[in-house]
Amino acid sequence: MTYQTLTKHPRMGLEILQNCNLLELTAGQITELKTTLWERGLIVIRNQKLTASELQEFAQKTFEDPTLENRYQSKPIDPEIPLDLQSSGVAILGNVKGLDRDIIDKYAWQWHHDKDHLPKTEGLEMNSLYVVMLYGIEVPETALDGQPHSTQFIDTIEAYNNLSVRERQKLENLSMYHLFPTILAAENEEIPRKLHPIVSTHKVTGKKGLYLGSDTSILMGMENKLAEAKQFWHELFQKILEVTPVYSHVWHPGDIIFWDNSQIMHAGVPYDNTKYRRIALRAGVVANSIL
Ligand SMILES: O=C(O)CCC(=O)C(=O)O
Ligand SMILES: [Fe+2]
Repeated sequence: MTYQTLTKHPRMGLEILQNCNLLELTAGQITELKTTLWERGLIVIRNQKLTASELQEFAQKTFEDPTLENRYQSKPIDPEIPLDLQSSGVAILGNVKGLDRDIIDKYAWQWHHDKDHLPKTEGLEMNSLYVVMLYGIEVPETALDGQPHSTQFIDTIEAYNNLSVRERQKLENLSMYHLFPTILAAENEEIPRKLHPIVSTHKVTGKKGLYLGSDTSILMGMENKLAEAKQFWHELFQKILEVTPVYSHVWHPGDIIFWDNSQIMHAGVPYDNTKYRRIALRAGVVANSIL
């Protein structure tokens, strides 16, 4: 897929709360953080130093998600993984010794909205305010292509606005079934599907954007034609990439990025894991508290 990347984007990637300590924010600063996140889709706070349990507590307190802790099963403690990187509700991304992340990395390197296992959760729509906080602790020097190590993001509200009126009208009445990545499912596990309109309305700002899931999402009507459904998805996504610049977040140790999956899609970028070490912590929450 060819596309234009920007390291500065008019909407995503704004650095906020310079020189703050995330654990000592005032109520006003927390409101500023959330308001900016809903308006921009993706914000950055730099130079942080947190343990996994501090990140978990911050995420839970800020977004008031009581289910966070249950979302990941706590794994047996691996002696190779330092204790301060471990907490329930926080995943470790990267190539830390003792961690088997291969499958997840392969999924993460494709374009997607994160929802973890959300389609399983009753009452939650695909455009629920699912916020992911990704905290870079050790950052590889380069990606496989020699560029700086980054994660790529696309703004689906901008994408919707950049389509022609005719293209928007065509999408207006279409819906897709979403399922959590089959690659993450246990053998013989039944994967539930959740139907959601492609043109999706943001729960806070009311703006229209596109909700595409990932390339395993199935256009309604193509349930028995999965190859066609995949082709439909890729053609639509290619069109979006042609009209919408991608924001490339170049990582520095200490960066925490927050993105709102109801308006932003992303893709990780592979790096040489025999040459560089990557450690990032990740917490995903459904925001019950908007301000
Ligand atoms: O590896 C990355 O930079 C992106 C990971 C990802 O997709 C996620 O944390 O949800
Ligand atoms: Fe992801």
